[in-house]
Amino acid sequence: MRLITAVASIAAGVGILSAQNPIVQTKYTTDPAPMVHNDTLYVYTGHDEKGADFFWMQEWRIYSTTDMVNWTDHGSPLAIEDFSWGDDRAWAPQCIERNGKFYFYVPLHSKLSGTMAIGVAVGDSPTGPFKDALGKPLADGSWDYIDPTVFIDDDGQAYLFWGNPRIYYVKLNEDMISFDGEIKCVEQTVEGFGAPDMKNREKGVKYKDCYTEGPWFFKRDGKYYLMYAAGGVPEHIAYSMSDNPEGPWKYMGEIMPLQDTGSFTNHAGVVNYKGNDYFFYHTGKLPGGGGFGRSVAVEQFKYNTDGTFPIINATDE
Ligand code: FUB
Repeated sequence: MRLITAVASIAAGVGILSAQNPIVQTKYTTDPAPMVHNDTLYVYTGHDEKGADFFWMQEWRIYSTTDMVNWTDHGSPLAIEDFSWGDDRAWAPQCIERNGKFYFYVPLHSKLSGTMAIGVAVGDSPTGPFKDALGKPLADGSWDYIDPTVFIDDDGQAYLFWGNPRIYYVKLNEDMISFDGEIKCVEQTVEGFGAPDMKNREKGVKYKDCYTEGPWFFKRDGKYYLMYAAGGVPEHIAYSMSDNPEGPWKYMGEIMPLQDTGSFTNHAGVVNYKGNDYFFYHTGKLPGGGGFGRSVAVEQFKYNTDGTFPIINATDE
């Protein structure tokens, strides 16, 4: 992957960037969620503020590319103030298209519950403008409610997964903004996730892995994948697979092992674009960055022939 150097030109508020890891070198970006639409690859991100001492994040941002080298900065078409019921922590987003509308799922702090909540905004284009679709949270009332990941199965059934340190999921109706049934909790077992749910672990028993946060749910060649940040603090990326969207899951091991990237969190998303597979994640490698000043990076990779992931290491290329 070649990379970015600087802003080459700015037009109508849209910066054309060319880059290397980190892919955006003009801002701290986090929690990448790639989405392909009409031959363009979009990446939805969070935004760490310079000098922050926690994840006090205020807006989401969008970048796009058609060649994996030059990136266009679409600015911030969605921010905390777009949700009347939210007041802070614009955390890990994901956007998906259905029937010509774009649904932008986000976690944020809710004024209503005083905890984290999941919101959904809707727009007519991948870069917005976006508007709070409900005027209220889609799911509210738990510190566990962060990091939504959304997927539409071949039969049209949409699923939303989220959670830290529990994994919740719910079927979405075709409108993408209401639930088809109750919210369920995935049972975390050693077989399924490498360790039991953090809140249900026997004291003193050590596990190498455990689900922590940042799920990314998708399907490939008829198999379902749940990729996630694991291991508590610091985080690495691991995954589980299943023949069924609702499990049971089988723990498959690490994808991106723990590395000294300057960030104690990691958060990944994968996408196939123009015939190649890409793994997006974040590090703390941009100058002045760190655990609260993160930067989105990408690695091209190939699945193993049995559909499992290879080990993917962070690079600066
Ligand atoms: O960016 C804020 C939080 O840090 C995300 O919600 C987590 O996945 C972790 O990356």
